[in-house]
Amino acid sequence: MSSKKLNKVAIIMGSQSDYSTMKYSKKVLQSFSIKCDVKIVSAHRTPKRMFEFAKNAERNNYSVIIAGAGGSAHLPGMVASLTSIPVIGVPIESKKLKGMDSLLSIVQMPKGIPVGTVAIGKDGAINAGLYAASIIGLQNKKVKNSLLKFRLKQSKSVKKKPK
Ligand code: RP5
Repeated sequence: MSSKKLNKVAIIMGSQSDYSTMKYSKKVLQSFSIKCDVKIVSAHRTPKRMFEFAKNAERNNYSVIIAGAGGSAHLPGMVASLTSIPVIGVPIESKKLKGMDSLLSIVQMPKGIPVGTVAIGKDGAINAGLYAASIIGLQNKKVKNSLLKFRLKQSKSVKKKPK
């Protein structure tokens, strides 16, 4: 695949209810002018859709997949098993176990199929966007520079003394 094409991210999630968290990944990517497609793909409710998505991910020029899931969160691992594109898993904060179930399901992948796992909820979704940007930044100077600018601004915003 040519490096020019390696600029698109897929954001997938198990349910509409995940979007209130996953929209933050989209916001971050948009702030870096990175193209993304957002889809609902459930490992257990729409397994055929999941299979088709993952098998066609490379053909569709995705360079990173961000997958948000809650509860017994098998979506990121299942997708990672079907493609060699890097998968970042976002544990959604579930009602009953506050996302601990999601976190442990996503982070505890047995050896052989990795899923890069971020924090539970909004912070994780934001970091997933930033992580995807840094992967894309390896091939794309504009994105890399924007990321460096973002970090510089962030550092400058931290006051030396508390009020
Ligand atoms: C998972 O089940 C989804 O990722 C979601 O976090 C969770 C609950 O889904 P809904 O019952 O809200 O559709 O598949």
